[in-house]
Amino acid sequence: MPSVETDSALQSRFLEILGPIRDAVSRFHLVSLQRPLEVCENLAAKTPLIDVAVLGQFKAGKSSFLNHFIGRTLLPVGVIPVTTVITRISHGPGEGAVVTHFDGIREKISLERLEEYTSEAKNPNNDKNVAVVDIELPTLEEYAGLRLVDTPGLGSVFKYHMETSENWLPEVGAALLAISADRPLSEHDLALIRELLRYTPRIVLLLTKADLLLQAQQDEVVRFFQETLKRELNREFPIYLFSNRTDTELFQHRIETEIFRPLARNRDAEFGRILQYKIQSLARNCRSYLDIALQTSLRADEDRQALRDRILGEKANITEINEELMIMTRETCRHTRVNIDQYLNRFKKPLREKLTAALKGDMVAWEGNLWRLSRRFEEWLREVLAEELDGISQREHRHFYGTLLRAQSALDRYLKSFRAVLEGNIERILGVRMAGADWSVEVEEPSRPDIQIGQIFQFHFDLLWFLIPMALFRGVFERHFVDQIPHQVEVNFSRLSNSWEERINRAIEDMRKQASRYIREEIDTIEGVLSRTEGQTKTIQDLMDTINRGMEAVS
Ligand SMILES: Nc1nc2c(ncn2[C@@H]2O[C@H](COP(=O)(O)OP(=O)(O)O)[C@@H](O)[C@H]2O)c(=O)[nH]1
Ligand SMILES: [Mg+2]
Repeated sequence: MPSVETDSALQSRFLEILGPIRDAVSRFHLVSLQRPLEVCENLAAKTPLIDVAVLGQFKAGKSSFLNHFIGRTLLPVGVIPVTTVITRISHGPGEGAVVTHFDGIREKISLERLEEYTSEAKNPNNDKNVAVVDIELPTLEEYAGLRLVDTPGLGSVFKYHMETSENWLPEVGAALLAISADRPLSEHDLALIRELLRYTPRIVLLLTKADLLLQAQQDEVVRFFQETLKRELNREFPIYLFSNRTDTELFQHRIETEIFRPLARNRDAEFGRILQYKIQSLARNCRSYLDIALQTSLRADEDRQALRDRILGEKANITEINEELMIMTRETCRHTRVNIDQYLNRFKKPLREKLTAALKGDMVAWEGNLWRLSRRFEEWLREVLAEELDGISQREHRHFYGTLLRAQSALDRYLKSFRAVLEGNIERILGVRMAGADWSVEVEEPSRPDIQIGQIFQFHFDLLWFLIPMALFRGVFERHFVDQIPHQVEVNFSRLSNSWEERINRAIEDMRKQASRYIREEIDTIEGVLSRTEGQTKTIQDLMDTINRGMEAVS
């Protein structure tokens, strides 16, 4: 049992080191450290719950895993990306949930209403502006002190409403990175692990959907993951298998006894360890900026503007950078529609034929006058078309992502080269190596559009239905209905590509803003360091000394 005294002694040492870091961040305007600093300060001031976050790509099985873990289906699961908001689950006396909106307004709701806020179907594009949903369950007593966090797709965690909550990732306590066992480890999983390593020592890989592999394959995949991680990151991570289809209890038992229970039982010590890790990582980053500050301060006689230009280069004009990014993405966006249309073309003829055959079969049974017949036809077409197009959308949407992926890799390359130039210059001119931040642009998978079938009959001949002898004309109208099909198929395919185009281009736009923000923050940080250093050698040295002493005290 850690005594209260040791806890508070540790806490005061944490606060002690955060003081000079706060000082450095505001004095030298270290924008990129602001958010991590804020998180550390919050965590050091009180000891809230340990956030155990389940992260990973869309459809990796994160929500399914958590549902199983809590023994209830509270989180939305689906073949399309469904979780749009961060949902946190913890132990509490009463069953219920609190929805926090971006404007700070909080709303208590019953668990039955959860879906209205957390599912993409009922809260598309997070139109309800939900920042976070907190669920309280009396059944989680064993894990009191932990808070399970279900996150939207990987991308959304990074860019998750940047404007408001900036970046949620620094808050991670322990991380379970879910990766579908039937997929190889992706560049983005690696990027996420690198990013996570800035904030927590507690990272576990969760290989989900183990049922998709045979026993022998499972072992092989685990070995492959271990080797890749060792090679790429020079570290080892615990790896656990999971499936909600086969051997679920077995998998779950291991995860519970080896991860969750030890975490919950040693909560206080774990909390301290995680916070210490966060603070050390923050301090290291802060020191490397102070290093730059010190070097520039020592060159007080050199013209600062010239130094700035040499380090940031002409690349550092944020207006120009934004223009470049804009041109890059605008070009890509223009091709989105063409791509989708081209791909969808192949489905049109088979669909026309299928609908025509189906209509001829179904129509025979329809009865009534022309008015009823027309309504019946509209209903039929709406239903059948919606189902067919929805199916195509669901099965094929990945093929629409060409431009999305192209934009992502272009922005990624742009960021990396910007960063490389900057780091190279700093090392060459000041002889300082920067603690590398790992930048990468994350793509948020667009949600699937709803299929809506517009007005089918645009003419008014059916108004005279009571004058038309059906026995005579039924054949004419049936032919007329059949003739509608090609046009309706055309119009609705076009509508479908249109809504996918909109979504994909919006996602590209989001990525562009993300890239722009990374660069702007870094330029601001470096500029802050460069412009505020004159005659500050003593102050900087003192700050570095204090931070160094603080780091020793908390290690
Ligand atoms: N075969 C298999 N499919 C799974 C498993 N877990 C989840 N899925 C499916 O994977 C899809 C995505 O699951 P979901 O939990 O929503 O993933 P999330 O986006 O990471 O939260 C759904 O269609 C699930 O039915 C599993 O253990 N085995
Ligand atoms: Mg989910």
